Amino acid sequence: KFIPSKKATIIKAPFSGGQGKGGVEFGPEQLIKHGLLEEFEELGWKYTIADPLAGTDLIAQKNDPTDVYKNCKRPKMVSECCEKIYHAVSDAHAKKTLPVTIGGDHSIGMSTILAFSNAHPDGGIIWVDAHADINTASTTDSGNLHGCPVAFAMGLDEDNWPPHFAWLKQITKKVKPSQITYIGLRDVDKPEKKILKDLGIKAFSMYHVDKYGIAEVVRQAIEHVADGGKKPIHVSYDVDGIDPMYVVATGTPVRGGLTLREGLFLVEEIVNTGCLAGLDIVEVNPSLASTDTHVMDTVNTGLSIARCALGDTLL
Ligand code: 4U7
Ligand code: MN
Ligand code: MN
Ligand code: MN
Repeated sequence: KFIPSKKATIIKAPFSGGQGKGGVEFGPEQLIKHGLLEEFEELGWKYTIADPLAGTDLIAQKNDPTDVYKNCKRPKMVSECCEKIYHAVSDAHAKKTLPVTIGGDHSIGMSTILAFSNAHPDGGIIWVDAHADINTASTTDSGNLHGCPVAFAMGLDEDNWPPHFAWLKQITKKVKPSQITYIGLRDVDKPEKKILKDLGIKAFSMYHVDKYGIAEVVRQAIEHVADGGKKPIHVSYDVDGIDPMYVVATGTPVRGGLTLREGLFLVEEIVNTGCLAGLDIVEVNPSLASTDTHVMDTVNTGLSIARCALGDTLL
């Protein structure tokens, strides 16, 4: 409905500056190596590839010890790269293609959901994650900006932002708290809980998944952010939303997550509304598994999310 033809823009975001571990920058190449592009072809999608970080010296920037601001790590790197990704995703929306952004760590979510909500001001965002990623520049304890993208996209606590984020401050239309909901939460920091409560942000934790079942949770999520499937939906999918038994190779695994089928079913249901208008697949880190089988479990989970999002259904 919102993507008139099966056309996508695949945006490579081999970015790791939002957290300390190495390896998450290999996410895009691993997914492509193991068949991401073939999935698009098999399912009848046309695509172009955008590589907004090409030419950026990511290694030098990640290792720059001067890139800190108060507790925030690598604000300059995160800001510069996120600005490039913001423009690439905005271009994909302008061309009426489905932006599929492949991370990289989740800090890039600030760009993808801002670009989405500017292209679709009435749209809704479903953030699938073990974490709420809504720490502000002041509340983040780890200083890792992959724990902060939702707060930045909402403009929370702007006065305390590192000065590097001037471009983001200038974007007047920020993501509204009513526009987003979560599925899969189970590791939310204390200040994040307060923010969710104060702003009245609807969130479905693993408790809700267990209590109501994934089908009812997805139904309510779509009801809340997209009027039951009448408005465009962006899915920002952190693979750590799924249980580490299926997804070992990720930076911040938390036990007790979605089963593989719950994690895929929710994408299938969103796609069935015809409203999917943006997708991120992030936090695949092939360096964080000790065996090839574990790497492939995680990579295949990412590929399955993509396949479901592209409408691979037997119905
Ligand atoms: B991810 C954390 F403290 N909340 O801020 C933080 F638990 O993109 C984790 O969801 C953030 O993987 C996880 O560092 C970020 C921590
Ligand atoms: Mn997470
Ligand atoms: Mn700009
Ligand atoms: Mn995340």
